[in-house]
Amino acid sequence: MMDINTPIPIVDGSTITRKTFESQYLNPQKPVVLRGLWKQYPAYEKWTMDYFRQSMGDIEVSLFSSKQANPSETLAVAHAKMKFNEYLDLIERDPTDLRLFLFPVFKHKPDLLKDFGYPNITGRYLKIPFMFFGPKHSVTRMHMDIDLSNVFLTQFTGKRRVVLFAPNQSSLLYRLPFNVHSTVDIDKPDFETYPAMRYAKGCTAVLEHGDTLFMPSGYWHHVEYVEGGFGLSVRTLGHNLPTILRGAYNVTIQRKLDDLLRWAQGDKWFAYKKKVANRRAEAALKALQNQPPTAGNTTQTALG
Ligand SMILES: O=C(O)CCC(=O)C(=O)O
Repeated sequence: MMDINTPIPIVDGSTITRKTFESQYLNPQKPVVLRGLWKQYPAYEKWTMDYFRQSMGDIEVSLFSSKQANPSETLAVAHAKMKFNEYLDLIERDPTDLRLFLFPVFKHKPDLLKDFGYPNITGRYLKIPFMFFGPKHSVTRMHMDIDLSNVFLTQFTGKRRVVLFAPNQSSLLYRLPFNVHSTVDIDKPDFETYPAMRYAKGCTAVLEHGDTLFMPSGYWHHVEYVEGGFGLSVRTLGHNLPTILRGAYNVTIQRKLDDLLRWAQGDKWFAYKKKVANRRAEAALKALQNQPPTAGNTTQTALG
């Protein structure tokens, strides 16, 4: 049966050394919650909803609705616009599904960059931080990050539940080809349509103020805002050359090709991608079913 309840380990991020982080988590590409990693920076205390309301409440923000989003596309076109402070009020007060994704907050207020640094637990940072704001119950559907970088996701206000799956689970999650999305919903699993999903194995963490989740390259993530709030993500280069090259290919050629074929073929292109995803899932399922029971019960051997 699909298992997503394995807890992601939590360690003290305020004392972890670079050697430990790299040898135990980064190099073997294992997720971990680094609790308190950002205690060393002013942002840890300073960044609250009120702080953002007061310092940049006037700017206009473009919002995305998860309900209106087309599952065949990466989010590109905004569904609503409003003043930032109105949006912050809204996510604290009312149910809404409007989300602020990949928000380049530092373009609007470069001073915020003085509030934090890049933790010395590793190097090779891509210094392009993004912020994410969301209301209670909003969900970021399952995807992996297109550039295949390692991601460090830090939570400020509110709580975010993050479910992760390793890249070797892609076929069981019906990964769409030419893309980094999946159409499965792990919170309302439809095992009739997606039988291979039964065998997927993931892990979960609920991030609270001051937690930084390390998500290794290519990890699938499904994010739910258990409470309205916000977080910031920074990234480091993928862990080896093939991953870095694959990430570069994804953001350039593959994305353009996908856009072009969607434009040229419309629904037919999406139908084709779903067919390929199904075929790969069936093959993965067959491989699992043919595995002798004594060969261990992980899906990884059959799919790695
Ligand atoms: O918080 C979110 O909505 C999504 C975060 C995410 O997907 C990411 O950092 O890649």
